[in-house]
Amino acid sequence: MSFKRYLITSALPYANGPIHIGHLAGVYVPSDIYARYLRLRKKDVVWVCGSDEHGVPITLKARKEGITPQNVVDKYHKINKKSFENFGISFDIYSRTSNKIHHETASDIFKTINEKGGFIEKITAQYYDEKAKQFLADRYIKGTCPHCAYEEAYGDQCEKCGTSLSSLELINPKSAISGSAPTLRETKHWFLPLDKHEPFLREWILEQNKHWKSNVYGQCKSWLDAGLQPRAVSRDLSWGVPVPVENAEGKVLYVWFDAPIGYISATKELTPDWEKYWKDKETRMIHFIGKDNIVFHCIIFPSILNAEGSFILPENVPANEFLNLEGDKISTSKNWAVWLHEYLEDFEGKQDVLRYVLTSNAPETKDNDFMWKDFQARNNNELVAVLGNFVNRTMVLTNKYFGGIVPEISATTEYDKKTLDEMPIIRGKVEKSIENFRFREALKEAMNLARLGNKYLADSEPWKLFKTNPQRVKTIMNISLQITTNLSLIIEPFLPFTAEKLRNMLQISAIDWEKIGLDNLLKVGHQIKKPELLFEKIEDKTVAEQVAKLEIAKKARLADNAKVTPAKENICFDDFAKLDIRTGTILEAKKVPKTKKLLELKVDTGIDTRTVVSGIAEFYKPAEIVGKQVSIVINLAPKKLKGIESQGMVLMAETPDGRLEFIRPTTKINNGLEIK
Ligand code: B3M
Ligand code: ZN
Repeated sequence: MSFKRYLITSALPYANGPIHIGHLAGVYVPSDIYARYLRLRKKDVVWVCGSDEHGVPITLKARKEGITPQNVVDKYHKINKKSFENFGISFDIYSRTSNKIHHETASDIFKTINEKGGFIEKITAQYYDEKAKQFLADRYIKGTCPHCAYEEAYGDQCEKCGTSLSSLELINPKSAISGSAPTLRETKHWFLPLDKHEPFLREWILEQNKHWKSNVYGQCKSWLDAGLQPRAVSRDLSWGVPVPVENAEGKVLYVWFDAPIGYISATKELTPDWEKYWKDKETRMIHFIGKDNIVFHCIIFPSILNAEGSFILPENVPANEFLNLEGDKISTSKNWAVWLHEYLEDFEGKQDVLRYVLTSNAPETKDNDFMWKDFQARNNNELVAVLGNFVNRTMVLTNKYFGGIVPEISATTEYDKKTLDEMPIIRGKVEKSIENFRFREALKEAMNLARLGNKYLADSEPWKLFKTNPQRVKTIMNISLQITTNLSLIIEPFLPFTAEKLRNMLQISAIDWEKIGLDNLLKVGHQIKKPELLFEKIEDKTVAEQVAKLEIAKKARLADNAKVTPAKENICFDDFAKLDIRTGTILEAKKVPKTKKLLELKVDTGIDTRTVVSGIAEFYKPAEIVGKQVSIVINLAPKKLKGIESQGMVLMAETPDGRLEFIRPTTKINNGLEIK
């Protein structure tokens, strides 16, 4: 560790909904462990976060609830700030991007880049909702992803395949406000020419940042290999930081332009010394984020900083994968989540249990699942049976035999020495893992100290020796107490509430990290308290209730899905007659490479043989559909999907659970018959 100071940033959550376990596991618990660890090591560290209060997610929510965007962000900023505090997420500041200081900072950076000629101004066509009378930026527009055929992709990103999009790429675009098909209107915007920054990014990421996690490095590499394009950094919206130049009424900065600058504004708000954290090369800046934010933190924000010219770049971006819940993707809109405020109602005082489970099972290298059964098992078999049990036995026996006074150590055995020697080794392993952002491994190592203590007590059996050899028991208890004291320290980054409780029972104050491993942290003659239980067993009934709660959410969702969608507007017969639908037979089928959903079909339409790209690969294997008859629309204008021209559409019915079923003749008939 050869840096002078640390600047830690954690993704600014949108203030449009409450925080759930996915947020905690992916970003905030890992960064909290890291920050606490550095503070314990007496490093100069600043950790900033705050609410992301701009962007379409906020205005969409406001529209849905019939309140103003300001109302939305005020409400969720408060709730989320409180949730973080409740879980011991120890930011140095939790700011917000609607603050004046942030508006000023973002404007200044924009102006500096603008004055340096760092933007291109372009008039482009943008989607416009005639009914709502507004331009449709980013999430205001939805449509089919041109890369994976996901039908709910947004104008800025497809959440299914993670690709970053521009709204003009969407197939069948629809307004998220009125649902209607948008029109195109011309409008002026400022573009950041990412292509100009590409050589710098290539050198910086691909050459200098080979130490980044492979998921992060890999995503960046594929972005760079695909070639970067200029990217608009302004939007036609009324909510956001106004574009700070003349004649830019009705235009604000793109949320992904201003949000990362929120890290800078928060630091400014925190300390007048902010520049040393942002402008001195000896600062190690680390961005903690989820995988959907990689491109913004590794490509776009660094290009902004590079264009501005006076800021440092992140030394690492340890992005995590996603946490699923009981086998399904966590989803706010589907109410498939464990919300922090609800967890606290049901598991009062058990914040560390959740922190423990989320860290043990963190989605560091792949997506992982949160299962309530696993939550229970880790609590009962690890926190209660290993950590809690060791601490409790040590404290109970010390109270019982010696009135809670730390006894002296006399002759030590080889085994005693071996046990004590393990402590600094464990510390070294925990340090190495934390410094490499491997927090689940670090926690496992820290728990090995409790395992060591448990084994030591079980092997030494003081309860059998007390009558015959009380002197030996004194040594055993002294050593067990030293291990307990070390534990109170080593678990601090992971389980801060438990660490504090334990120190209180031991009647000691916080100790420096550097002391971990010492065998005389608790002095002979020191009085400890009577123990309280650190953890309690979680019963089957309790987790069953949580699972039942989720089942209710799922049932509600399925019931919702089962509702048939409302009828569309009437059309005249002539409109229908324009469709040319025929019977056909699938002659060949194969997967479209690098897609999950697409099959490339050759269909005999009776008239000709055509290529059709169809989004059915998740439900049908190529071999099982070859030879089958289908209904096919043959007069849709051809469309390119993944570089393949699709010359028709096979008709499918969508079931409530999202499966696609073929609509086809019930007996074998000729191809090319008209369906009418
Ligand atoms: N608010 C996106 C998100 O919550 C965004 C992060 C901003 S970090 C500067 O996924
Ligand atoms: Zn996609």
